[in-house]
Amino acid sequence: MPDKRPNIVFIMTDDHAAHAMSCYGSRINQTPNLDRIATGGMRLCNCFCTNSICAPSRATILTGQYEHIHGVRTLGDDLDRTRNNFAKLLRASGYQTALVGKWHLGTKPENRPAGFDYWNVLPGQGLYHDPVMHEMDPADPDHGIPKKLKGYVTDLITDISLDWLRNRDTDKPFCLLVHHKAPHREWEPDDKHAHMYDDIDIPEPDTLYDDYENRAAAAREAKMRVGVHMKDKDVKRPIPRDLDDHALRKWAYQYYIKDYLRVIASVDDNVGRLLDYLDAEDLADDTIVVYTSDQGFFLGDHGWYDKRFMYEQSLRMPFLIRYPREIEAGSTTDAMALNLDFAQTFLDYAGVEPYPGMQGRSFRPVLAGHTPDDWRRGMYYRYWMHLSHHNVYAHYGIRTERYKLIYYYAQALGASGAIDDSRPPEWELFDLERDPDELHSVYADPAYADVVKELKAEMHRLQADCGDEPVDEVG
Ligand SMILES: [Ca+2]
Repeated sequence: MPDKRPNIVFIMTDDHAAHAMSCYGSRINQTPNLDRIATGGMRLCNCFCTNSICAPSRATILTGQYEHIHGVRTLGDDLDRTRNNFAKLLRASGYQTALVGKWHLGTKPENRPAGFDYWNVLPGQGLYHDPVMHEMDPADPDHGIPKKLKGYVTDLITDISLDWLRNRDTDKPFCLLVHHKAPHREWEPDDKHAHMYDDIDIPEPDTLYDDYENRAAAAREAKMRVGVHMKDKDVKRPIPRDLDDHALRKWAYQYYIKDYLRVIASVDDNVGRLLDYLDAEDLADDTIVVYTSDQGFFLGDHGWYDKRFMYEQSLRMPFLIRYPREIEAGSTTDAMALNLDFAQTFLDYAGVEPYPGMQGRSFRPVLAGHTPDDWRRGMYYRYWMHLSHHNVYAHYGIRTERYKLIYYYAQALGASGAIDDSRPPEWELFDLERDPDELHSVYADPAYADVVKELKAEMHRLQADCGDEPVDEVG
């Protein structure tokens, strides 16, 4: 008897913020094919990552564990391939599994993809044009054979994914992970979209000229300002360094955001190709299709590009899911889902028990329109890299439905433990109902004293629950 469990097509891009998708109300672009997933299924309004950078979020998605458990806290950590992950469990239960595209969890033999019948991945970040990809050696599935390909990376990843689908064993359900490099910096469009937006100005975000007042020093000290901290290749032309901060942000924003959106336009086309294939093969009803990104991104918000901060645009992940047999078309939910939950959700659909140590929770009931009464009301976040990339401070915090409390603990990971004297620890509290743009911390406002107390208690509970601990809290 053929195994009739649902197929899974998991499409994940790199740094695609929800506010650059028309189904999320984008003011700056249209994504008709991504919108097809949203109109055919559910759009999650509050999906968040536990650490807003590539490798840690990817490891969390695969393992269903927090960063301090799976060990990939920073960009310098690789994933131990002997660790369990949802692909291994699906495969062991009878699924055919494949991974195509960005891996970014290590290139050494002990960090290669594991849990896949087939894998074909970019080494490290990979290239947009004519990339090298490492294809699993059928004679030695733990080993990849480097091959130089001709073409544009988003097209190629889709081509390889479609080839794998065409050649699969139709008696078994499949789980295909399509991991695009796009739209990661430095945003190199293909020829087809190179001149999109040439004759128009893209609307600027409301906070492009943020002055970083009324917040912790971390915001002011971060080196991720559009134009100001960019390299020439980010805007594909020499940056006029004689312009002041304000003028430079204005000048660079248009070049930056247009390339970002051009790269996304190719993603959208290619997602359309995959959806067309599922339609043509009559697979759409039996296939769970997910579109997400490993975290969000600042699209000029707060004057920034990049991510890392626990602020909304970076914390939020787009998450669309279509599965006509269980999920109502055109639905949305405000329930809070995390990258930590993806693994258990897929296992739930496949009828496979999660392994002990997974820390998420299946949101399959939420997707079916029945959010459990005891569903989470807050989430714990931690960014571990103190003053490395973009000079961002390490921090942890809690986000609830209304509030966000952040602690910049001013200590480097693995350092002596001494507090960085030039940067004392600082707290921020945002009332997201009154200040959705997070421009004014009310941490020191006596009117919020009780809120602070409650949030700290809840944060410590979540922190202990997932096996992490506070760092010398003061203030
Ligand atoms: Ca990323």
